[in-house]
Amino acid sequence: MGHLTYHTAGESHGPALITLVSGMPAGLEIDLDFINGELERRQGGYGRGARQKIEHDEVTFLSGVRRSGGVLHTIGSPIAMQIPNKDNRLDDPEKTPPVHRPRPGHADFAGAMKWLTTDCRETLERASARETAARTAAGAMARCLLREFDMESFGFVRGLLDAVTDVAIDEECLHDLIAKREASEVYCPDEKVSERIIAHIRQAKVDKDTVGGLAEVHVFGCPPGLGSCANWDQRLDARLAGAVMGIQAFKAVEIGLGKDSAFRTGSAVHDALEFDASRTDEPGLGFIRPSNNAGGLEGGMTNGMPIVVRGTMKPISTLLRGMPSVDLNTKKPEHSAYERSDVCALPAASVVMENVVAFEVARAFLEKFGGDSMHEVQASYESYMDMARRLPLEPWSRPGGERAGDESESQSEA
Ligand code: EPS
Repeated sequence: MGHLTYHTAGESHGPALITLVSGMPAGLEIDLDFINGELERRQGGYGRGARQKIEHDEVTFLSGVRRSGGVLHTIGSPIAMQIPNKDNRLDDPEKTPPVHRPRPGHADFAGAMKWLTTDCRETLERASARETAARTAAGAMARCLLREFDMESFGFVRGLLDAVTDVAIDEECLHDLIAKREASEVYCPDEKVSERIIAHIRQAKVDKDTVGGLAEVHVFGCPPGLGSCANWDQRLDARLAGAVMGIQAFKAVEIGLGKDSAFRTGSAVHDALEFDASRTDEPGLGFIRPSNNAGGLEGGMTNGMPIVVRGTMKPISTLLRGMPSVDLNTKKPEHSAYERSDVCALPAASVVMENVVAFEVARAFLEKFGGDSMHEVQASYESYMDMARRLPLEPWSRPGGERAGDESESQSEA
Protein backbone atom coordinates (compact mmCIF):
# COMPACT_ATOMS: atom_id res chain seq x y z
CA MET A 1 0.00 0.00 0.00
CA GLY A 2 1.45 3.39 -1.01
CA HIS A 3 1.09 6.72 0.76
CA LEU A 4 -2.25 8.44 0.62
CA THR A 5 -1.88 11.08 -2.06
CA TYR A 6 -3.87 12.91 -4.71
CA HIS A 7 -3.46 14.84 -7.91
CA THR A 8 -5.87 16.95 -9.89
CA ALA A 9 -6.19 17.79 -13.57
CA GLY A 10 -8.43 20.07 -15.54
CA GLU A 11 -8.83 23.63 -16.81
CA SER A 12 -11.53 26.05 -15.67
CA HIS A 13 -13.31 26.00 -19.05
CA GLY A 14 -12.17 22.55 -20.25
CA PRO A 15 -14.47 19.52 -20.35
CA ALA A 16 -13.99 18.38 -16.74
CA LEU A 17 -11.93 18.34 -13.56
CA ILE A 18 -10.29 15.10 -12.49
CA THR A 19 -9.12 14.00 -9.01
CA LEU A 20 -6.90 10.94 -8.69
CA VAL A 21 -6.58 9.61 -5.13
CA SER A 22 -4.28 6.70 -4.37
CA GLY A 23 -3.33 4.89 -1.17
CA MET A 24 -6.83 4.63 0.27
CA PRO A 25 -7.33 1.25 2.00
CA ALA A 26 -9.92 -1.18 0.64
CA GLY A 27 -13.28 -1.48 2.34
CA LEU A 28 -13.85 2.19 3.19
CA GLU A 29 -17.48 3.16 2.76
CA ILE A 30 -17.80 6.24 0.57
CA ASP A 31 -20.57 8.69 1.34
CA LEU A 32 -21.24 10.12 -2.11
CA ASP A 33 -23.98 12.43 -0.82
CA PHE A 34 -21.52 13.90 1.66
CA ILE A 35 -18.88 14.51 -1.06
CA ASN A 36 -21.47 16.13 -3.34
CA GLY A 37 -22.80 18.13 -0.40
CA GLU A 38 -19.32 19.58 0.16
CA LEU A 39 -19.07 20.43 -3.54
CA GLU A 40 -22.41 22.21 -3.33
CA ARG A 41 -21.29 24.19 -0.26
CA ARG A 42 -18.09 25.16 -2.06
CA GLN A 43 -20.15 26.62 -4.89
CA GLY A 44 -22.09 28.83 -2.51
CA GLY A 45 -21.49 31.85 -0.31
CA TYR A 46 -22.38 35.51 -0.74
CA GLY A 47 -20.07 37.27 -3.21
CA ARG A 48 -19.86 34.58 -5.88
CA GLY A 49 -20.06 35.47 -9.58
CA ALA A 50 -22.34 34.18 -12.35
CA ARG A 51 -20.29 31.02 -13.02
CA GLN A 52 -21.87 29.18 -10.12
CA LYS A 53 -25.32 29.60 -11.68
CA ILE A 54 -24.05 27.60 -14.67
CA GLU A 55 -22.25 24.79 -12.85
CA HIS A 56 -23.74 22.02 -10.77
CA ASP A 57 -20.74 20.17 -9.33
CA GLU A 58 -21.20 16.45 -8.76
CA VAL A 59 -18.70 13.61 -8.71
CA THR A 60 -18.72 10.63 -11.06
CA PHE A 61 -16.40 7.79 -10.05
CA LEU A 62 -14.33 6.34 -12.90
CA SER A 63 -12.31 3.82 -10.87
CA GLY A 64 -11.31 2.54 -7.44
CA VAL A 65 -14.78 2.03 -5.97
CA ARG A 66 -17.51 -0.56 -6.27
CA ARG A 67 -21.10 -0.74 -5.17
CA SER A 68 -22.12 -3.92 -3.42
CA GLY A 69 -25.10 -4.49 -1.17
CA GLY A 70 -26.12 -0.91 -1.94
CA VAL A 71 -22.89 0.40 -0.39
CA LEU A 72 -20.19 2.26 -2.32
CA HIS A 73 -16.77 1.21 -1.05
CA THR A 74 -13.10 1.47 -2.00
CA ILE A 75 -11.32 -1.55 -3.48
CA GLY A 76 -7.69 -0.52 -2.88
CA SER A 77 -6.95 0.69 -6.43
CA PRO A 78 -6.47 4.33 -7.51
CA ILE A 79 -9.70 6.30 -7.29
CA ALA A 80 -10.52 8.62 -10.19
CA MET A 81 -13.29 11.19 -9.77
CA GLN A 82 -14.67 13.46 -12.47
CA ILE A 83 -16.55 16.74 -12.09
CA PRO A 84 -17.88 18.10 -15.40
CA ASN A 85 -17.55 21.74 -16.44
CA LYS A 86 -20.81 22.88 -17.98
CA ASP A 87 -19.09 26.10 -19.10
CA ASN A 88 -16.82 24.04 -21.37
CA ARG A 89 -15.50 26.31 -24.12
CA LEU A 90 -11.71 26.18 -24.04
CA ASP A 91 -11.50 24.82 -27.59
CA ASP A 92 -13.49 27.77 -28.93
CA PRO A 93 -11.00 30.66 -29.39
CA GLU A 94 -13.85 33.16 -29.80
CA LYS A 95 -15.26 32.27 -26.41
CA THR A 96 -11.88 32.03 -24.69
CA PRO A 97 -9.89 34.81 -26.40
CA PRO A 98 -6.21 35.54 -25.70
CA VAL A 99 -5.50 37.66 -22.61
CA HIS A 100 -2.62 40.11 -23.13
CA ARG A 101 -3.25 42.46 -20.18
CA PRO A 102 -2.31 40.52 -17.02
CA ARG A 103 -4.33 41.06 -13.85
CA PRO A 104 -1.91 42.04 -11.05
CA GLY A 105 -2.20 39.44 -8.28
CA HIS A 106 -3.42 36.66 -10.60
CA ALA A 107 -1.08 34.02 -12.09
CA ASP A 108 -1.40 35.75 -15.52
CA PHE A 109 1.93 37.60 -15.68
CA ALA A 110 4.18 35.09 -13.90
CA GLY A 111 2.68 32.24 -15.97
CA ALA A 112 3.12 34.09 -19.26
CA MET A 113 6.81 34.65 -18.43
CA LYS A 114 7.22 31.04 -17.29
CA TRP A 115 5.77 29.53 -20.47
CA LEU A 116 7.29 32.22 -22.76
CA THR A 117 4.07 33.57 -24.19
CA THR A 118 2.20 36.87 -24.28
CA ASP A 119 -1.17 35.10 -23.94
CA CYS A 120 -2.15 34.52 -20.30
CA ARG A 121 -5.14 32.32 -21.26
CA GLU A 122 -3.59 28.92 -20.71
CA THR A 123 -2.05 29.92 -17.38
CA LEU A 124 -5.26 31.41 -16.03
CA GLU A 125 -7.31 28.39 -17.05
CA ARG A 126 -5.29 26.07 -14.82
CA ALA A 127 -4.53 28.63 -12.09
CA SER A 128 -8.26 29.33 -11.67
CA ALA A 129 -9.84 28.48 -8.34
CA ARG A 130 -12.26 26.29 -10.27
CA GLU A 131 -9.70 23.54 -9.56
CA THR A 132 -10.54 23.69 -5.87
CA ALA A 133 -13.68 21.66 -6.64
CA ALA A 134 -11.39 18.70 -7.41
CA ARG A 135 -9.42 19.24 -4.20
CA THR A 136 -12.60 19.49 -2.16
CA ALA A 137 -13.67 16.12 -3.55
CA ALA A 138 -10.35 14.54 -2.44
CA GLY A 139 -10.66 16.03 1.04
CA ALA A 140 -14.31 15.04 1.44
CA MET A 141 -13.37 11.47 0.51
CA ALA A 142 -10.60 11.54 3.15
CA ARG A 143 -13.20 12.67 5.68
CA CYS A 144 -15.11 9.44 5.07
CA LEU A 145 -12.02 7.74 6.54
CA LEU A 146 -11.61 10.21 9.42
CA ARG A 147 -15.25 9.79 10.42
CA GLU A 148 -14.74 6.05 10.92
CA PHE A 149 -12.37 7.03 13.74
CA ASP A 150 -14.55 9.85 15.13
CA MET A 151 -12.44 12.64 13.67
CA GLU A 152 -14.20 15.66 12.19
CA SER A 153 -13.06 18.80 10.42
CA PHE A 154 -14.97 22.07 10.82
CA GLY A 155 -14.21 25.13 8.69
CA PHE A 156 -15.74 28.58 8.81
CA VAL A 157 -15.17 32.22 7.95
CA ARG A 158 -13.53 34.18 10.81
CA GLY A 159 -14.01 37.50 9.04
CA LEU A 160 -12.73 40.17 6.71
CA LEU A 161 -11.71 43.84 6.91
CA ASP A 162 -12.98 45.03 10.34
CA ALA A 163 -15.74 42.39 10.62
CA VAL A 164 -14.07 39.54 12.53
CA THR A 165 -15.87 37.21 14.95
CA ASP A 166 -14.36 36.14 18.27
CA VAL A 167 -16.75 33.15 18.50
CA ALA A 168 -15.18 30.27 20.50
CA ILE A 169 -14.97 26.95 18.64
CA ASP A 170 -15.58 23.97 20.88
CA GLU A 171 -16.32 20.34 20.01
CA GLU A 172 -19.15 20.27 22.57
CA CYS A 173 -21.09 22.90 20.58
CA LEU A 174 -20.17 21.56 17.15
CA HIS A 175 -23.78 20.86 16.11
CA ASP A 176 -24.83 24.34 17.12
CA LEU A 177 -21.84 25.88 15.33
CA ILE A 178 -22.62 23.93 12.14
CA ALA A 179 -26.26 25.06 12.29
CA LYS A 180 -25.18 28.70 12.75
CA ARG A 181 -22.66 28.41 9.90
CA GLU A 182 -25.32 26.89 7.63
CA ALA A 183 -27.66 29.76 8.47
CA SER A 184 -25.02 32.30 7.42
CA GLU A 185 -24.69 33.33 3.77
CA VAL A 186 -20.96 33.80 4.39
CA TYR A 187 -20.39 30.61 6.45
CA CYS A 188 -19.64 32.56 9.63
CA PRO A 189 -21.26 31.14 12.81
CA ASP A 190 -21.97 34.64 14.16
CA GLU A 191 -25.11 36.35 12.87
CA LYS A 192 -24.07 39.92 13.64
CA VAL A 193 -20.60 39.57 12.10
CA SER A 194 -22.11 37.79 9.07
CA GLU A 195 -24.26 40.85 8.39
CA ARG A 196 -21.22 43.11 8.55
CA ILE A 197 -19.22 40.80 6.26
CA ILE A 198 -22.08 40.84 3.73
CA ALA A 199 -22.21 44.64 3.90
CA HIS A 200 -18.47 44.82 3.13
CA ILE A 201 -18.82 42.45 0.16
CA ARG A 202 -21.78 44.46 -1.16
CA GLN A 203 -19.76 47.68 -0.87
CA ALA A 204 -16.78 46.10 -2.65
CA LYS A 205 -19.11 45.16 -5.51
CA VAL A 206 -20.44 48.74 -5.72
CA ASP A 207 -16.83 49.97 -5.74
CA LYS A 208 -15.97 47.45 -8.53
CA ASP A 209 -13.43 46.09 -6.05
CA THR A 210 -12.89 42.73 -4.23
CA VAL A 211 -12.20 41.41 -0.71
CA GLY A 212 -10.39 38.41 0.85
CA GLY A 213 -10.36 37.53 4.56
CA LEU A 214 -9.67 34.90 7.22
CA ALA A 215 -10.86 31.27 7.14
CA GLU A 216 -10.32 28.82 10.01
CA VAL A 217 -10.44 25.05 10.41
CA HIS A 218 -10.59 22.93 13.58
CA VAL A 219 -10.09 19.16 13.45
CA PHE A 220 -11.52 17.28 16.43
CA GLY A 221 -10.81 13.76 17.65
CA CYS A 222 -7.20 13.32 16.45
CA PRO A 223 -5.16 10.80 18.43
CA PRO A 224 -1.69 11.93 19.55
CA GLY A 225 1.34 11.13 17.41
CA LEU A 226 0.15 11.96 13.87
CA GLY A 227 2.99 13.54 11.90
CA SER A 228 6.61 13.30 13.03
CA CYS A 229 9.44 15.43 14.35
CA ALA A 230 11.91 12.95 12.81
CA ASN A 231 12.13 14.81 9.50
CA TRP A 232 11.04 18.29 8.50
CA ASP A 233 8.79 17.12 5.70
CA GLN A 234 6.91 14.76 8.00
CA ARG A 235 5.91 17.52 10.39
CA LEU A 236 2.14 17.77 10.17
CA ASP A 237 2.11 21.53 10.74
CA ALA A 238 4.45 21.95 7.75
CA ARG A 239 2.18 19.81 5.59
CA LEU A 240 -0.94 21.64 6.73
CA ALA A 241 0.72 24.96 5.93
CA GLY A 242 1.61 23.65 2.47
CA ALA A 243 -1.91 22.39 1.83
CA VAL A 244 -3.50 25.68 2.89
CA MET A 245 -0.96 27.87 1.06
CA GLY A 246 -1.68 25.70 -1.98
CA ILE A 247 -5.24 27.01 -2.10
CA GLN A 248 -5.55 29.74 -4.72
CA ALA A 249 -5.12 33.26 -3.28
CA PHE A 250 -3.91 32.19 0.20
CA LYS A 251 -1.03 34.32 1.45
CA ALA A 252 -0.55 33.26 5.10
CA VAL A 253 -1.20 30.28 7.38
CA GLU A 254 -1.20 30.14 11.17
CA ILE A 255 -1.41 27.21 13.56
CA GLY A 256 -3.12 27.86 16.92
CA LEU A 257 -2.06 31.23 18.32
CA GLY A 258 0.05 31.67 15.17
CA LYS A 259 1.68 35.04 14.61
CA ASP A 260 0.39 36.37 17.95
CA SER A 261 2.95 34.08 19.67
CA ALA A 262 5.51 36.75 18.77
CA PHE A 263 3.86 39.23 21.11
CA ARG A 264 3.77 37.07 24.29
CA THR A 265 6.32 35.45 26.59
CA GLY A 266 6.66 31.66 26.85
CA SER A 267 4.58 31.32 30.01
CA ALA A 268 1.68 33.03 28.23
CA VAL A 269 2.01 30.86 25.11
CA HIS A 270 2.64 27.24 26.10
CA ASP A 271 -0.28 25.04 27.11
CA ALA A 272 0.08 23.56 30.62
CA LEU A 273 -0.26 19.78 30.91
CA GLU A 274 -2.64 18.06 33.36
CA PHE A 275 -3.97 14.52 33.73
CA ASP A 276 -7.54 13.39 34.43
CA ALA A 277 -7.86 9.62 34.89
CA SER A 278 -11.60 9.76 34.09
CA ARG A 279 -10.88 10.92 30.51
CA THR A 280 -8.50 8.24 29.25
CA ASP A 281 -11.11 7.08 26.70
CA GLU A 282 -10.81 10.42 24.89
CA PRO A 283 -8.32 10.92 22.02
CA GLY A 284 -6.09 12.90 24.44
CA LEU A 285 -5.75 9.73 26.58
CA GLY A 286 -6.64 11.73 29.72
CA PHE A 287 -4.00 14.43 29.23
CA ILE A 288 -5.72 17.80 29.46
CA ARG A 289 -4.64 21.25 28.28
CA PRO A 290 -6.51 24.22 29.75
CA SER A 291 -5.50 26.20 26.65
CA ASN A 292 -4.70 25.23 23.05
CA ASN A 293 -2.31 27.90 21.80
CA ALA A 294 -0.27 25.20 20.07
CA GLY A 295 -3.30 24.42 17.90
CA GLY A 296 -3.03 20.70 18.67
CA LEU A 297 0.50 20.38 17.26
CA GLU A 298 3.81 20.18 19.13
CA GLY A 299 7.02 19.17 17.35
CA GLY A 300 4.97 18.73 14.18
CA MET A 301 2.89 15.99 15.85
CA THR A 302 -0.67 15.95 17.11
CA ASN A 303 -0.92 16.11 20.91
CA GLY A 304 -4.54 15.01 21.32
CA MET A 305 -5.96 18.55 21.34
CA PRO A 306 -7.98 19.85 18.36
CA ILE A 307 -5.91 21.00 15.39
CA VAL A 308 -6.47 24.71 14.71
CA VAL A 309 -5.41 26.23 11.37
CA ARG A 310 -6.15 29.74 10.11
CA GLY A 311 -5.56 30.95 6.57
CA THR A 312 -5.46 34.43 5.08
CA MET A 313 -6.94 34.85 1.61
CA LYS A 314 -6.01 37.90 -0.39
CA PRO A 315 -8.75 39.77 -2.27
CA ILE A 316 -9.70 38.24 -5.67
CA SER A 317 -7.35 39.67 -8.27
CA THR A 318 -9.95 40.16 -11.01
CA LEU A 319 -11.23 43.69 -10.37
CA LEU A 320 -14.10 45.10 -12.42
CA ARG A 321 -12.40 48.51 -12.13
CA GLY A 322 -9.11 46.94 -13.31
CA MET A 323 -5.58 47.67 -12.11
CA PRO A 324 -2.67 49.42 -13.84
CA SER A 325 -1.03 46.82 -16.10
CA VAL A 326 0.92 46.50 -19.34
CA ASP A 327 -0.09 44.97 -22.68
CA LEU A 328 2.42 42.14 -23.07
CA ASN A 329 2.49 42.58 -26.89
CA THR A 330 2.83 46.35 -27.16
CA LYS A 331 4.47 46.93 -23.72
CA LYS A 332 2.19 49.98 -23.45
CA PRO A 333 0.38 50.84 -20.20
CA GLU A 334 -3.16 49.43 -20.12
CA HIS A 335 -5.76 48.55 -17.50
CA SER A 336 -5.83 44.83 -16.64
CA ALA A 337 -8.31 42.61 -18.46
CA TYR A 338 -11.64 41.80 -16.81
CA GLU A 339 -12.83 38.19 -16.87
CA ARG A 340 -16.16 37.36 -15.21
CA SER A 341 -15.28 36.61 -11.58
CA ASP A 342 -16.27 36.65 -7.91
CA VAL A 343 -16.21 39.71 -5.63
CA CYS A 344 -15.42 37.46 -2.65
CA ALA A 345 -14.79 33.70 -2.58
CA LEU A 346 -13.85 33.49 1.11
CA PRO A 347 -16.85 31.32 2.13
CA ALA A 348 -15.99 28.88 -0.67
CA ALA A 349 -12.33 28.92 0.36
CA SER A 350 -13.32 27.98 3.93
CA VAL A 351 -14.95 24.83 2.52
CA VAL A 352 -11.84 24.04 0.45
CA MET A 353 -9.66 24.58 3.51
CA GLU A 354 -11.85 22.37 5.70
CA ASN A 355 -11.36 19.56 3.20
CA VAL A 356 -7.68 19.93 2.25
CA VAL A 357 -6.74 20.10 5.94
CA ALA A 358 -8.72 16.88 6.48
CA PHE A 359 -6.82 15.22 3.64
CA GLU A 360 -3.45 15.95 5.29
CA VAL A 361 -4.71 14.61 8.63
CA ALA A 362 -5.95 11.45 6.89
CA ARG A 363 -2.56 11.07 5.17
CA ALA A 364 -0.75 11.31 8.52
CA PHE A 365 -3.30 8.95 10.08
CA LEU A 366 -2.62 6.29 7.43
CA GLU A 367 1.14 6.76 7.77
CA LYS A 368 0.77 5.72 11.40
CA PHE A 369 -2.05 3.20 11.15
CA GLY A 370 -2.11 2.31 7.43
CA GLY A 371 -2.84 -1.08 5.93
CA ASP A 372 -4.27 -2.52 2.75
CA SER A 373 -7.73 -2.94 4.22
CA MET A 374 -9.88 -1.05 6.70
CA HIS A 375 -9.71 -4.14 8.94
CA GLU A 376 -5.94 -3.65 9.28
CA VAL A 377 -6.22 0.11 9.80
CA GLN A 378 -8.79 -0.32 12.54
CA ALA A 379 -6.78 -3.05 14.30
CA SER A 380 -3.64 -0.93 14.18
CA TYR A 381 -5.44 2.15 15.53
CA GLU A 382 -7.11 0.28 18.37
CA SER A 383 -3.95 -1.54 19.35
CA TYR A 384 -1.97 1.73 19.43
CA MET A 385 -4.61 3.51 21.56
CA ASP A 386 -4.69 0.56 23.93
CA MET A 387 -0.90 0.60 24.33
CA ALA A 388 -0.82 4.38 24.76
CA ARG A 389 -3.34 4.07 27.63
CA ARG A 390 -1.19 1.36 29.26
CA LEU A 391 2.02 3.42 29.31
CA PRO A 392 4.66 2.77 30.61
CA LEU A 393 5.07 -0.44 28.59
CA GLU A 394 7.53 -3.22 29.26
CA PRO A 395 10.50 -3.10 26.83
CA TRP A 396 9.52 -4.87 23.62
CA SER A 397 10.14 -8.60 23.29
CA ARG A 398 8.94 -11.12 20.72
CA PRO A 399 5.79 -12.77 22.12
CA GLY A 400 6.83 -16.13 23.60
CA GLY A 401 10.49 -15.45 22.71
CA GLU A 402 13.50 -14.15 24.52
CA ARG A 403 14.50 -10.49 24.29
CA ALA A 404 17.24 -9.69 21.83
CA GLY A 405 20.45 -9.55 23.86
CA ASP A 406 19.26 -12.02 26.50
CA GLU A 407 21.34 -14.79 24.92
CA SER A 408 24.60 -12.82 24.80
CA GLU A 409 24.00 -11.60 28.40
CA SER A 410 23.61 -15.19 29.61
CA GLN A 411 26.66 -16.21 27.55
CA SER A 412 28.86 -13.50 29.05
CA GLU A 413 27.66 -14.44 32.51
CA ALA A 414 28.67 -18.08 31.88
C1 EPS B 1 -11.84 32.26 -11.29
C2 EPS B 1 -12.73 32.96 -12.10
C3 EPS B 1 -14.19 32.67 -12.11
C4 EPS B 1 -14.55 32.00 -10.80
C5 EPS B 1 -13.66 30.78 -10.71
C6 EPS B 1 -12.29 31.24 -10.36
O1 EPS B 1 -14.55 31.74 -13.14
P1 EPS B 1 -15.13 32.24 -14.53
O2 EPS B 1 -14.02 32.97 -15.20
O3 EPS B 1 -15.56 31.03 -15.30
O4 EPS B 1 -16.31 33.13 -14.20
O5 EPS B 1 -15.92 31.75 -10.71
O6 EPS B 1 -14.10 29.88 -9.75
C7 EPS B 1 -14.86 28.84 -10.17
C8 EPS B 1 -15.30 28.68 -11.40
C9 EPS B 1 -15.19 27.90 -9.10
O7 EPS B 1 -15.91 26.92 -9.38
O8 EPS B 1 -14.76 28.12 -7.96
C10 EPS B 1 -10.39 32.51 -11.35
O9 EPS B 1 -9.96 33.20 -12.27
O10 EPS B 1 -9.64 32.06 -10.46
